[in-house]
Amino acid sequence: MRSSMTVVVLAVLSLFVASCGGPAPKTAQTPQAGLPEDALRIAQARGLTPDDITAALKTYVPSGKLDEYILFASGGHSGQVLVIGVPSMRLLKVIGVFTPEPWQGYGYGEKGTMEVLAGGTLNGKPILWGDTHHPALSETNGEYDGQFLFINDKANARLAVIDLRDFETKQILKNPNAISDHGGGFVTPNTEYVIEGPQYATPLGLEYAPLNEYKEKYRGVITFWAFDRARGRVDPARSFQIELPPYWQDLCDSGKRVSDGWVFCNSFNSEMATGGIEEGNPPFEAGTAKNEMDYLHIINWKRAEEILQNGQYETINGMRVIRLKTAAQSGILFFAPEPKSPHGVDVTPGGEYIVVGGKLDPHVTVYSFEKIQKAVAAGTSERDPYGVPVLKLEDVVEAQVELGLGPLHTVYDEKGYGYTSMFLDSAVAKWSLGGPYRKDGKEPWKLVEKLPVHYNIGHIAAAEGDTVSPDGKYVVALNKWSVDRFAPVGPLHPQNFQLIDISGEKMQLLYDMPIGLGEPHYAQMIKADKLKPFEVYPEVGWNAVKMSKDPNAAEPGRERVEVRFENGRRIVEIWMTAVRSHFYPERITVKKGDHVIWHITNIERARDASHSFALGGYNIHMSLEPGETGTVEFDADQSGVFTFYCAEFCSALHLEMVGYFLVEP
Ligand code: K7E
Ligand code: CUA
Repeated sequence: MRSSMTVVVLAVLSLFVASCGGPAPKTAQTPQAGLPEDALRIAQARGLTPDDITAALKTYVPSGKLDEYILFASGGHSGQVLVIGVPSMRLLKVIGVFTPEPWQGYGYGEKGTMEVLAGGTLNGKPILWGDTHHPALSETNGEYDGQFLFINDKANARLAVIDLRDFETKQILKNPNAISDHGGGFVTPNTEYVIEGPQYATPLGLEYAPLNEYKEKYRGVITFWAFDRARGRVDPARSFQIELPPYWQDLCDSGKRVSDGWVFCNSFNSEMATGGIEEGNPPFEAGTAKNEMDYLHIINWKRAEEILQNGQYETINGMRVIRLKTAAQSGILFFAPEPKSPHGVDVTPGGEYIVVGGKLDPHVTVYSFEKIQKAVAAGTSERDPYGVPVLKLEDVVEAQVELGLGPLHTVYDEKGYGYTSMFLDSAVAKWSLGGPYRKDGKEPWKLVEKLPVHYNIGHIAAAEGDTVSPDGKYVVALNKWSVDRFAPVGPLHPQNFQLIDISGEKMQLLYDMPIGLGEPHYAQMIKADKLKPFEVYPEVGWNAVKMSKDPNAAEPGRERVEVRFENGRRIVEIWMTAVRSHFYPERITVKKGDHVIWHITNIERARDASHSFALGGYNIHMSLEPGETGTVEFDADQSGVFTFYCAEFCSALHLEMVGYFLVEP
C-alpha cells in the first residue's frame, strides 16, 4: 500500500516538475533538478497522498504573491464580516459591523463609529451585537463592481453598509417595522435597492398583539432599501416596504437579465403555526412542516415603484409601506407552491430559472421565469387566504432534480452546472442545468457528481457566483460542523470552510479553513483585482465615516488645547497630531467634571503606518490609519493620572509614543 502510494506520489511530482520546468529549464526560478527528491522526501515524511500534493500546489500562495479572489463571509453571531483570500484561505481582515471591534477602534469612543453603531438602536436602546447572515457585494449590470458590501442582522432586523474603499462600516439601519429578518442583503442588478426579506412574523410596525390574533395582526414585511451610490448610503426616504402574509419568508434572491425587476422569496410556515408546545400544541418544528406545500413569493418591484408613484401606500414608522391588499390586487405579489419547508432560492446567471432547495425534499425545484410570466398573464382564480394570486405548480415548474438529502443553497459555474449544498448528506451536489445552459450535449437537469464535505454544509459560495457571469474555478463549502477536522479546542468547535476546485471534470477538495468566530452563513467571492481600496487615506485630516476632510482635523504646527465655558461648564478641546513616534502635545491637564473633545490626526503618508489612541480607564480606543482624523468626546468623570499611548507597534520607539492625561480632583 505504502510503496504503491509512493510510486504515485513520485509520478505526480515528476509530472509537476516536468510541466513547471517545461522546455526551457534555464532561468533561476526553474525548479532545480534536486527538487523531486526533496519534495518526495517531504511528502513521504508527512504521509501525503497525490491528491494532498496537488491540493497543496493549488492553494499555496508564496510570500509576496497575492490571492486571486477575495471571499467576504458573514461572521454570524459575531456580528462581523470576515475577509478571506482564495485560494490560500488566509484570513485578511475582520470588519467590525454590528459589534464593536477594538483593533479598528470601532465603537470605543471614536465619534463617527459611535454614530454608525447608534444607527442600529431600537427606540434608543443600544444593540451591540448582530447575527450577520448574507453579505451582498454591490453590482453594476449584474456584475460585482467592488464598491460596497451590505449585510443583514437577522437577530434585530438591521442592514449595514460597508465602503470597500477602506473596508469600514459606514451605516447601520434599523428596520422600523420588523424585529427579525433573513432574506437579505441581496442587491438588484444595478444596486438600485438592497433587499431585506423578513423571517419570523410579528405585528407590523413593532406593535403588540397576542398570538391568538396571529392571522389578523402578524405580518412579514420585505424592505427595499434605496441605495444612493454617490453618497455611499442607503436613503430611507426613497426606500419602501411591502407587507406580506405571516408565512415566515426565508431566503430571497433578485431576478437578473430576463427577470430583472423581480424578486423571489421562499417561505416555510404557510401553516401559520404559533407554537405552544407547553400548552399541548405541536412544536414549531412540526407545526411549520405540516403542509405539503409552502409558497414561493414572486414580487414585481418595478410595479411596486409605480404603485408608490400613485401614492398607494401608508407611512408606518416613517417608512412607506405597500399594504398586503394592494400588493395582492395590483400585480405586485404572486405565489407559486413549493415543496414543503424550502430553504434557498437562487436565480440562474441569466435570470431564466429560480432554483429552490427542498430542505425536507430530496429535490431542487426549478421554476421557469418565462412560464411564471405566462401564468401571470393568463391569470388565476386561486387565492391564498389573504387574496394573493396563487399560480399552479405545473404551470411554472421547469424541472425537479433529485439530488439527495437536505438540499439548501445553489450556486453556478460558467459551464452550465449548479452546485447545491446538501445539509443532511454533508455533500456538494453538482448537477446539469438545462435550457440555454446546456451546450455540451450532456443530459439536462441531472445529478452528475457528489463530493462529501465535513460536515453539515449550510451555504456554498462560488467565484463571482451571484453575478450574470460566474467564473467557475472555486466553490467554498461553509460547513456548520467540523467535528474531527481540527485539533480539539474544547466543546465549542470551529466551523469549517472547505475550498473545492471545480475547474476540472471532477470536483477536488483542496483546503480546510477553521472559522473560530461566530457562525458564518453566506459568503460572496469577488475577483481580487476588482477591489481598489485606499492604501492610505487620500488627504491628511480624513474623516473615515464622512469620507471627506474633517473640518476639525488637527494640523501639524496648529496643535493646541482650548478651554471655554458652555452653560457654566468647562469644555476642553484638544487638537493633537500623531506621527512616529510621538503625540503632540504629550501632556493634557483637565479638571474633574470637564467635558473633553479630543481630535487626533495621524499625519503619516507611509503605507501601513497606523497609530492608535488608547486611553486607559475611560473605555476609549481609536485606530488612526495614515491621514485619518478621529475624535473622542467624553466627560472627565474620574480624577487621577491616566496614560494614553499608541497601541499599534508602529516604530522602534513605539513604547515611547505616550502621554499623560491628568485629571485634577
Ligand atoms: Cu442563508 Cu444559514 Cu441564514 Cu442557509 S441561511 S445555511
Ligand atoms: Cu504609534 Cu505605536
